[in-house]
Amino acid sequence: MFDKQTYVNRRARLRSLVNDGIIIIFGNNESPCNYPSNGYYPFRQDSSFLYYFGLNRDGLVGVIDIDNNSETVFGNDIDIEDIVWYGSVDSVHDLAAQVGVEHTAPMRALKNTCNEALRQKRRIHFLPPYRHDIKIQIFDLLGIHPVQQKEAASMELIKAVVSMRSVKEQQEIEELERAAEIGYLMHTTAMRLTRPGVTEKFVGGQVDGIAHSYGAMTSFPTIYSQHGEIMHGNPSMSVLQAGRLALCDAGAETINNYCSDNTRTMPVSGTFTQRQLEIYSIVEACHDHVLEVAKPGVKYFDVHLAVCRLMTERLKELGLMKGDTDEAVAAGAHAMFLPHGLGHMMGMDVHDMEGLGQTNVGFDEETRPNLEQFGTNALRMGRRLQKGFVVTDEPGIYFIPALIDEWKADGHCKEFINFDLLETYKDFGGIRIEDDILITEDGCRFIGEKRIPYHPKDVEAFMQNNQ
Ligand SMILES: [Mn+2]
Repeated sequence: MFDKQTYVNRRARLRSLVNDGIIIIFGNNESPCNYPSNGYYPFRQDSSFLYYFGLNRDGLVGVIDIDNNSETVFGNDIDIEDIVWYGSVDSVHDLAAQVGVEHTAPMRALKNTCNEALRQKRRIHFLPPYRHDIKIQIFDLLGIHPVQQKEAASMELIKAVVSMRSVKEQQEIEELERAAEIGYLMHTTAMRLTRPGVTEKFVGGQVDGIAHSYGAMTSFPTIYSQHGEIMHGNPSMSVLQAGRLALCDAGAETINNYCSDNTRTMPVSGTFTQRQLEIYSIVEACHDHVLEVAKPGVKYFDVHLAVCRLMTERLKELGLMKGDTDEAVAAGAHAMFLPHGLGHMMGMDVHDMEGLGQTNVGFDEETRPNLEQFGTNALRMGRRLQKGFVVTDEPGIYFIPALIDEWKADGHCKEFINFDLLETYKDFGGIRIEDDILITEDGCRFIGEKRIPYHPKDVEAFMQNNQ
């Protein structure tokens, strides 16, 4: 948690950005895994609740009454039974005081507050809910059916929250640097353990353990797979084979729930083959190109397209693509190799604020998403960069057998893709390199003091010296 004044200031700013009415920010509840009292662990608070109310306890709701300039934390104090099982904790009143909130009330009183606001026809602002228990709570409090709640969520509140959470404060950047340190340990652990004969699951589990040992948890389910071409390939029981590549996409959350998100791709044998190096060097060049062009005022959509063009140029040199580069990118031909976007916002959520609607976070009136074209429709962040934004830089090249077969059968983009040569890459897998960048005054920089090795020579040297 940051100091009290941080939360006082953030709520004051939020009040100034939303015209009138009351704002309800729902905290999360414990979530059952396989029976009611066996929850997913550790408890994860809602990030917007954390941002404005800072309290990492389940069962709390924060209410900001804009018209009457008052703030209340609703929640139930624990009883002696809870103390027996979980130990003593602060009262809701003491918790609220820690973040500068004067009023508290038991959860049942929230119904009266809502009834009163509804009776007076005041505006009630809430964010789109994503957990089912919160949807039921909103149904109970406001009478809005769960299927209508996304629509009923306050666009004014969403825009205010996005505008604030997008620009990271200095203390948030320091937290992200801490997350990057844990991320470094996770990825170098994966590099140390990657070798023929061990299972993906073993490496993945060790990587997760690092996140849990030094922070709160992983920032998303770890991807570690010899099948890098499967975007969300979670570790399986398959045994690592010499000659293949292992792709590791993993990140940590600090104790204060700030994230890291990096990807490295390494040769299981410790040495890249010539064919792997050819593809790897393209991804590396694309990754590094972002560092040169990302800066305040530039649209991330344009950075994405610049990377797609560079990738197409280089794939043409290898003979995998052909034709005019601009036409190929306009047609979306590059998506055969890069079917996802260049990156996303990152902060307390690894896909920061994604629950508020990707279009609301990554796009604006000026920059609209392209929802039609395969590949381009997966870009999560397109709008102009500002100082203080944190985004990921994660180009990749993948050889997806089913996608190759489908495009080939349809003749899709056949003027830009050499399907005969592509056929010989079906056993390749995929390569992604990902780092997190902070937009600075006049450019950008990596987050994290130590670079996880990514130049091929550095990856090989690290693996040879640390196994
Ligand atoms: Mn990412």
